[in-house]
Amino acid sequence: VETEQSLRRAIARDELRVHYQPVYRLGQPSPVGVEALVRWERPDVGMVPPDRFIPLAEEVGLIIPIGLWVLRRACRQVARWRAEDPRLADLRVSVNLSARQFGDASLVASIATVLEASGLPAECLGLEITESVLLDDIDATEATLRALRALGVRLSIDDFGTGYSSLSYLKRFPVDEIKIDRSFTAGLVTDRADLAIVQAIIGLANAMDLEVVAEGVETDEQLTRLAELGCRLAQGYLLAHPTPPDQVIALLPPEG
Ligand code: G
Ligand code: G
Ligand code: MN
Ligand code: NA
Repeated sequence: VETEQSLRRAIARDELRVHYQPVYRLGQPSPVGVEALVRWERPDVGMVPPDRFIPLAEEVGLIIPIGLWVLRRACRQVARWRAEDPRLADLRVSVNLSARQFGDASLVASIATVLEASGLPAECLGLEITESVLLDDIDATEATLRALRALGVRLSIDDFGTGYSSLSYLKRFPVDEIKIDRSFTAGLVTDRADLAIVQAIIGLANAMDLEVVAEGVETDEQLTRLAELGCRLAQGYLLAHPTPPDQVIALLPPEG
């Protein structure tokens, strides 16, 4: 089982990995972005998914060093892809932030340092936060979001619609993007309620000039429906799985 001790050892032994799931603009063959997703490669056990250790890391505070490591890794990797492959010249990266990271007083300074060290332009980094993080302490949240925005990074609301959604924070907070939770995408073609929710989120995002990404796209029917509804960005197993960095180039269309 995963314990604080085993997680500390994993960090010391360099067993964490970052995989990248491409995000596509519908109709374009090369991804416009990638989402960084941490994994733990345990010897003898194999890949441990983040659900099995991120909550523990949050609880014991290890999410701060782990999150910083993921951020540094991801920025460095994406800066390299942008420089080395013409198909990825405009690539962006999104990194997930948990509540504890978001509340960390050194977050903004750390991100500024990582951006500078990696050479990645700030507008190419997106931070994904969930709705529950936003509701924690509204004034502190707003101050942090504005400081991050001042750096030039992009802000996304992840798993939109599944938390304690309050539409008022779309108005109050400087958000750039909404990610439609994959549970809604899953029912898009078969469930009238899911269709209505997805339609409403896309309509809201487009009317407010926010970008909107559909997550968890697994079928052609879902993708077609999303395009008809005016969604322009998508990620999911239909398009590409989370992928180790050395296999990302193989997902791209032929060069030229
Ligand atoms: O990668 P997977 O597909 O299994 O992700 C499961 C959950 O773990 C998702 O909610 C995702 O946001 C979260 N997660 C993945 N990578 C990171 C990370 O680097 N930091 C944080 N805080 N959460 C992550
Ligand atoms: O909470 P967050 O959106 O960050 O979670 C991303 C998670 O979703 C990762 O665990 C990733 O592996 C998973 N994921 C990505 N695409 C799909 C998909 O098409 N179907 C399913 N079921 N999960 C997906
Ligand atoms: Mn995410
Ligand atoms: Na999500």
